[in-house]
Amino acid sequence: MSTDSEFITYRLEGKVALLGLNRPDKRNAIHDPLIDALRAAVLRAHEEADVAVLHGHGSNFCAGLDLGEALARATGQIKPPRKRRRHNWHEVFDLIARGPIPFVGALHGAVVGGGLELAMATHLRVCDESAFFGLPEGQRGIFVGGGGTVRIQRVVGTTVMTDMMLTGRLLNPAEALQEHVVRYVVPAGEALAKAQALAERIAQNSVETNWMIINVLPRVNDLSHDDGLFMEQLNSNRQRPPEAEARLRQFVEGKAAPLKPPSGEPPA
Ligand code: 1HE
Repeated sequence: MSTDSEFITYRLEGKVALLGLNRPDKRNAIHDPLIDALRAAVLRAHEEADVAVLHGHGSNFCAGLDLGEALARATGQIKPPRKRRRHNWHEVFDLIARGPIPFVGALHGAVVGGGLELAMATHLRVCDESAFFGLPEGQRGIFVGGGGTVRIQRVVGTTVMTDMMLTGRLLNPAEALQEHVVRYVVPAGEALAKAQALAERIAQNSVETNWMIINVLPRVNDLSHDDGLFMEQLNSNRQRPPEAEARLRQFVEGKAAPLKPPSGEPPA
């Protein structure tokens, strides 16, 4: 099933929802209407899908903040809201990062500024050979505002993020792999297909375990050693869902697919 809004395409293929940033003439730069459309698509995927893929239409994943809109805001042409509410980007990116289903990011071309912050809200990232990653906020006179200080810094570390921000250094796919920005690099044009294949694989897990992976791990990562072990214990003592029993029985009765040692090729 496929339904598109003006700035986001949405397609449901079996258990996998495909969400596409669709403002290619502006390199998928994020303005308010795009973020609103993204929020709606993410909430829809939460309801309908077990896994989602986030990708970009056109030659780039995302050029970050819409700098034209930012200028209009800075010059007062766009008035700030009368009431303060939670920062829109934080809210929507957190819906992705801490929602009920895993998101796989399919990245190509520019993945910069807020585009990198958005990509880092997904749980698993694939890029193709055309991708480059950067934080050019220093060159634009602004600062990260889409959760990057938390999410990017925790993945790449303070040293790498500081370098990217101070010097404007762009990472190529090999460097992005080294810094854990992505886990898979594929030839140009193949990121979406690879992300879809990974999403199909993830959709074979139990929904409950996927939820625990994406919700427990980042929270434990924020805790002390003791508190982390305590949370893990609380979680493993929860009553197991019926699907766990079925899957455990499958293994015990010799009906589960065996784990194969890695062939040297990345999976999926
Ligand atoms: C844009 C934007 C944008 C392109 N806001 N309009 N982000 C940046 O600093 C990145 C700015 N963009 C670029 O460096 C380049 O556009 C790209 C490397 C991404 C792509 O280059 P290219 O040659 O394919 O495209 P282009 O010719 O530069 O741009 C095509 C059009 O997209 C052009 O508009 P047009 O009307 O003249 O055709 C560009 O103006 C437009 N465009 N990027 C608005 N970002 C919450 S804090 C987050 C802070 C940040 O994200 S800072 C990083 C901002």
